[in-house]
Amino acid sequence: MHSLLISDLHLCAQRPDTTRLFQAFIRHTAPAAEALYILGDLFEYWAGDDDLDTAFHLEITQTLRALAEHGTRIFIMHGNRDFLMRKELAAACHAQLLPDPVKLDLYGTPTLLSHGDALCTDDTAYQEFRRQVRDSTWQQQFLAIPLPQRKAQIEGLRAQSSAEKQHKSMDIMDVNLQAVHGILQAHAYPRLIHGHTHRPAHHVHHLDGHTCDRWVLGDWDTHANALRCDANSMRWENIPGAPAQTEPPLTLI
Ligand code: LP5
Ligand code: MN
Repeated sequence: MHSLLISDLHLCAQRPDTTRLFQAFIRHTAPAAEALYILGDLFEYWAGDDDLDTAFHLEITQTLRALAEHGTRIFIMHGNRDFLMRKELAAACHAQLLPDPVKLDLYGTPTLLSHGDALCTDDTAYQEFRRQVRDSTWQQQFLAIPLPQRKAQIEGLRAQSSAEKQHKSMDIMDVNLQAVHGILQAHAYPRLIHGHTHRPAHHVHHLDGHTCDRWVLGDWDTHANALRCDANSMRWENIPGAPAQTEPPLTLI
């Protein structure tokens, strides 16, 4: 019995190599797992559930649905790029949407799952933007705009985001240690698994007399990456067609 965790696939029709890796992973690796947790940014961006019927989106949802029908439960969390995913998308994948963060018992270990962007508190420009777009009134108004116009606005935002990222330091775009410690304290010192920063790693935090593991998932733009978790171990899962996973750096904090 084991579960798999992935994040930051950034799937889009323009990146067929990543889509192929995803298909291979879902067809050959994921069926052995009892659950698959997708911790945000499954898609490069998600403009709304009324965009479900493109050939590319149908290919992805059908792939996930086949996995669910085979018997692997699928859980999807919102990322900063696909927080507009709603119940129609979840239904099409036979998946369940998860809140961020969510705490669960993973084979006897209390485990907190999160996308990770909310922990990047030094990135004040992003956090201000995040507050605006996570507001439910803003989302209702945005989703009321015709789909092509929404996509055009998102393209503008993507250009602005990548221009701004050129001038942000790597430190600013990483999680803030106080924010990590805060969330660990607020949830009674669980294990934490998140993505977003694209810096796969295993950190061990010593905090208030507790020891908390923090696993960071990588993105699929460069190296496809998945964590395998069972009652006894946590390790990187090899993905067919992708370079073998090397052990991530272990950092004691
Ligand atoms: O994802 P990544 O790593 O490239 O960058 C993120 C942050 N950028 C984003 C933007 C997304 O990548 C773009 C796609 C999102 C689609 C969402 C759909 C619905 C919203 C549509 C709104 C028009 O999340 C980046 C972080 C980086 O992670 C590291 O943490 O730095 O943040 C930015 O670059 C954001 C800028 O700093 C601030 C941008 C302000 C733009 C304001 C435009 C107005 C939008 C309307 C809001 C009310
Ligand atoms: Mn992200």
